[in-house]
Amino acid sequence: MAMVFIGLGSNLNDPEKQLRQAMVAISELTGLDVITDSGLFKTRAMTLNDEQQPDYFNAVVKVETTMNPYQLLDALQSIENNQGRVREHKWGSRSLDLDILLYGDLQVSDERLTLPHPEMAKRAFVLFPLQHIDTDLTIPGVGHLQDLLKNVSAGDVQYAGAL
Ligand code: A4P
Ligand code: MG
Repeated sequence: MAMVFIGLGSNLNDPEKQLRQAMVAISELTGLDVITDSGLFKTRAMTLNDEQQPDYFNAVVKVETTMNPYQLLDALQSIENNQGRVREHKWGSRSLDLDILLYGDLQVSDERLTLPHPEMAKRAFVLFPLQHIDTDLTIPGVGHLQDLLKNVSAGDVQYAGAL
C-alpha cells in the first residue's frame, strides 16, 4: 500500500463540476481508497508568457493504493480522457488535469513519470491545498511544506468550500 497525493486542476467547461466528477471517478478505481481531500480552491492561472487564462479550480486528494505508479498514471489519464480532456498546449487551458504529486517517498524520473511532481514545490495552487490535508508534510528530496509555502503567494489561492 502506498500513500499518494493527486493534484486536480481545471479551468474549462465548468471546472467545479470537472473536479467533482473526477473525484467520483478516482474513488471508484479498483485498488484505491480515498483517505481525504483538500476541498476546492479557486486559483489564479499560472501561465507561460503572461498568457491570459480563466481562473482554475484546484484540489488535492490523498489516497491509499495498491497500484504501482504507472498503473495509477494510466488510470488517471483514462479519467482525463473520459472527461473529454481538451489540452491546448503546454501549460494551456484544460478541462481536466490529474497529476501524481507524491507517491509515498518514491523519487523517480523517466520519460513517463517524474516523482515528486517537478513543479509542485513552486505552485501555490498545489501547496495550499496540500496544507489543508497535512500541515507537516515533507516533499522527498525537496523540503518541508511549511518552508515551501514561504516562497509562494497566498493571494493566488482562495478556499472555495467543500468538494
Ligand atoms: N508526467 C510526468 N510526471 C508526471 C506526474 N508526476 N504526474 C508525464 C502526472 N503526469 C506526469 O502531462 C504530460 C506528461 O507528463 C504525461 O503524459 C505524463 O507521462 P500532461 O498533463 O498531459 O501535459 P501538460 O498538460 O502539457 O502538462 P504540463 O505542462 O506538465 O502542465 P502542468 O504542469 O500540469 O500545468 N495554473 C493554476 N492556477 N492551476 C493549475 O492547475 N495547471 C497548469 C498545467 C498550468 N497553470 C495552472 C495549472
Ligand atoms: Mg498533467
